[in-house]
Order: sequence, then C-alpha cells, then structure tokens
Amino acid sequence: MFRKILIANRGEIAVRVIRACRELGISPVVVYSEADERSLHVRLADEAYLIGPPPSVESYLRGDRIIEVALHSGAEAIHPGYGFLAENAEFARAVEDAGLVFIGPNWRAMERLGQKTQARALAQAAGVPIVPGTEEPIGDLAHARAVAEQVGYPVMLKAAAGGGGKGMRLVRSPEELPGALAMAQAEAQAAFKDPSIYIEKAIERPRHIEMQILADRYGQVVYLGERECSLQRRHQKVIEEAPASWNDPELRRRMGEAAVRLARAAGYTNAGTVEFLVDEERHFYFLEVNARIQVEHPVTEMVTGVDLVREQICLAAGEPLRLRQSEIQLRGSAIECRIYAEDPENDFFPSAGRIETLRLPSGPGIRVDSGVYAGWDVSIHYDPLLLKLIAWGETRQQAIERMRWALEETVITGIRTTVPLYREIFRDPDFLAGRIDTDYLARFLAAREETSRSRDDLLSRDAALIAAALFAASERESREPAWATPPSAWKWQGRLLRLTSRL
Ligand code: MV4
Repeated sequence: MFRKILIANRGEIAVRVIRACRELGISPVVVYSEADERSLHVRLADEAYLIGPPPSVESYLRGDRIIEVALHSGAEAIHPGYGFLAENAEFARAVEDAGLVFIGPNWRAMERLGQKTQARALAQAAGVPIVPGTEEPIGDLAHARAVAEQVGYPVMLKAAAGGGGKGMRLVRSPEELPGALAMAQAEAQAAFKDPSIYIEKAIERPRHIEMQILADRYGQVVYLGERECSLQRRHQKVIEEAPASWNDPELRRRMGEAAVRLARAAGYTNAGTVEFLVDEERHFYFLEVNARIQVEHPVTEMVTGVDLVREQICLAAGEPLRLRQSEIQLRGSAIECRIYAEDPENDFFPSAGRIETLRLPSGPGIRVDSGVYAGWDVSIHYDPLLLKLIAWGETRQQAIERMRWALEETVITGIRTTVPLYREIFRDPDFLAGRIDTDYLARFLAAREETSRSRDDLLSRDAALIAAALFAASERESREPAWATPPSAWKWQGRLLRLTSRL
C-alpha cells in the first residue's frame, strides 16, 4: 500500500480523499492555489504546496507542476478527484511516465472511451445497446441528412470529443438540420478543439441512470447498482438517488451486466460509471463512460456499504477486488442534495463571499460531505459546490423524510445557497412520488415562477413568517406563566421552522 498520496483537487472531494487516506494509514499531501490558502483541504492535509494563482489553468490544471510536487514530496500516487485533470488521459500517462501511480483508470482505457464515437462502437461490439445513430463522425450535410432520415426525427447532434451535454443540439425537423449542424460544429471546435459531430436518435423524456463499476487489473469487474441522476439544471446535477425508484432487480441486472461487458471490452480498471438513458418503455441505451469518481458517489456507498474512494486507492495499489458480485447487496435508499453557492431566486447566479454561519444537520442516516467552514470565503474561481447532504433510509420514503428535516436543520448565512429551493422540491408531490425525468427541474422552476408571480410570493411569505412568530408567541403566553424560563433563541427558531415549513 502507498505511504503518501498527493490529492490534485480542492473542496469537498479533496476532503473526502483525505478521509480515505486516514483510514488506510496513508499520509495525504495536497496542492492549492492562492485563492485556497485558508481552505479546508489545506488545513486537514499533512502537507500542502502552493502551485499557482487562482485561475485553474494556472493551478489545479497544471499537471506538470502537480507531478513535480508529488515527486518532491515523496508521494507515490496522485488522486485527481473529479473535474480538473481527472479524465485527462495525457495527464494520467504523464503521471505513469514520472514513475507515479494515477488513482483512476489506466490511460489506454481512458483514451478508448474518451472519444464518444469510439466508445459507441466498443459498446456495440460488446453487445451493449446504444442509441440508434452513427458510430463514425458525420462527413457533411448530405451524410447528416441521410442518417437523420434513416433513424428518424427528432435527432441529437453530439460532439464526438465531448461529453456532459456540451455541443449537443436537438434537431426536430430536416429544415433545422443545416443551421444546427453548423452551430454544433462551431461549439465542438470551441470547447474541444475538434469539430467532429455524430448523430443519435433523440430519446424523448429520458431518465438518466448511471451504473457504478469497480474493476481490478486482473480482469475482475463488479457493478454496484445505479444512481438516478435526472434532476439536473443545464447539465448540472442537483439531486441524485440510489437506487432509482422505478427500477427493478431484473432491469438492474441487465444494465449492470452490460456495464461490466463494456468495462471488460475497454480493458477498464479502477472505479467508473457507465451512463445510460432509459426511455418510457424501459429500454436502456449506453451514453458514455465517466472515467472518474463522481460527485454523487456517496449514495452508492450508503446503499452498498462499500467505500468507493478506499476501493479506488486499493485497486490503484494493485490489490485484487475482494468484493464478489454476489456479495453486493443494495439495502434501503439514499438521496443526495448538492448544496451550491448559487442564488435560485436570481437564475442561479454564483454567490461569493464569507460564510457567516454554518449549522450542519446530523442524526440517524445523515451524512455531510463538506469542503467549507464558517468564516471561510467562497471564491468565484471554482465550481460553486459547497457541500453535499446525503440521507439514507430503509425506504425512499424514510430517506426523503430524513432529508426534509436535514434541510430544515441546515443554516448557511452570509451567502445565497440552493437550500431553500431543495426544501420546496422535497414538498413537491411529483418529486415525492418519484415522477422525475430530465425535464422535471425545468418544469418545477417554471411552475414556481408562475405561482410566485401570481400571488406576490415574497410579500406573502414575509407576512406568513410574521404571523407565525406572533402565533407562536401568543401560544407560549397562553401556556406558560411569565416567570417560566424563556425558550432559547434556537428553540424559537426550531418552532418557527416547524410552523413555516407547513406554509
Ligand atoms: C441524449 C438525450 C436524448 N437523446 N441523447 C445530456 C448529457 C449527455 N451526457 C447526454 N445528454 C442527453 N443525451 C439522446 N440520444 C438527452 C440528453 C439530455 C439529458 C441527459 C441526462 C440528464 C439530463 C439531460 C438533459 C437534457 C438532455
């Protein structure tokens, strides 16, 4: 096992990797930018090295500097977290060339799966269903027309080098095709320096599922069930759960075995995620492979009891998988809310500044993965994810119940966050019933906008709060004599929360 690991990331995921290191008796080393001098990962690590100014291209994306620091510190391996250099095959290769271990997939598998058309061809050869379309980038407009005609409109144009929805375009009719193709090519060129586009039939109102896999270097691959990730806003996930409420053991097994076949075909190693779309008839289609640990990995950890980051480190150290497929059992249900420093009342505008108060929930089945603390300044330079609340329950219903109260308990002041929005989502009948697909959040936000306009929501909410406070005070007066010890401020806040959460 490694004695020292360098973590090439920041925020909650760097903290998460530090915890896995502690459990394994490994000394964690971190790197940081000038904007992160006071950050939590720097405080929790054994050693921390300043690598550059705040912009990521000059710090967390400087693979050369990071490798230099790893060698200098005597680390034997680099954990990239997610984002930044995590899926950069060139970086993974440079790590290996420097005599270090990249804690992630081998770079050859990353290359095979990084090009979407190549990944589709690989999936098809492995007997994994793919969305009808091209396995080659399209040549010209005539070719695009022919393919679109063949698979049938609506179609999706996607960047061959892309992923995560960048450079993606929905085309509803032949008239839209020429313009959409030109736009998609320009976007792909700008984002990935590669204008190649391929075509897929568009799946309407799909659900977005991802299968977690683990693979060792000796050909053993297991799947750990799915995460339902349909709740997204502009391709940014907000709430995820495991398992998908609408899934069943048979479909889970078929998707899991498909994911394992693809991993084997690609010579994949370490932890990974295979993304699928599931249509209204419950057909599933391979989309892409995420060759990294994902933000939402805790929901899988909560229902399987497997520490995925620890497994990543053990697998990278060359250990064989000790887990057998038959030993992986799903228990209960888990939900994650990503708490962002964004203002849901202002089109999710990033909210920078000092966190004044931070009161985090706890209790049975509650987990918090946080990268922040009270008194810390949220910077504009990076992803606005502050922390993740995760709730586990024997049933989805119990997990939801626990999350509702965890959200009520959470107090973050000084900046705007997405907590108030989540409190509303956790009261929405459609969400509670599991009626979610990739359009859910846009629908919810539009409906919310509508009601807030029609009843002048802000004013009525303030009025409701004042009414609740008066009501609570008069209740107390009527029940308690004046000489009774007055309840503390926290107690009052709790009472008000219970009252106002019903409004
Ligand atoms: C699709 C699709 C419909 N049909 N492909 C978006 C992210 C990227 N990984 C794939 N995405 C989609 N691909 C076909 N053929 C719809 C989406 C999509 C989506 C997928 C998952 C979660 C949210 C989404 C929001 C819009 C579109």
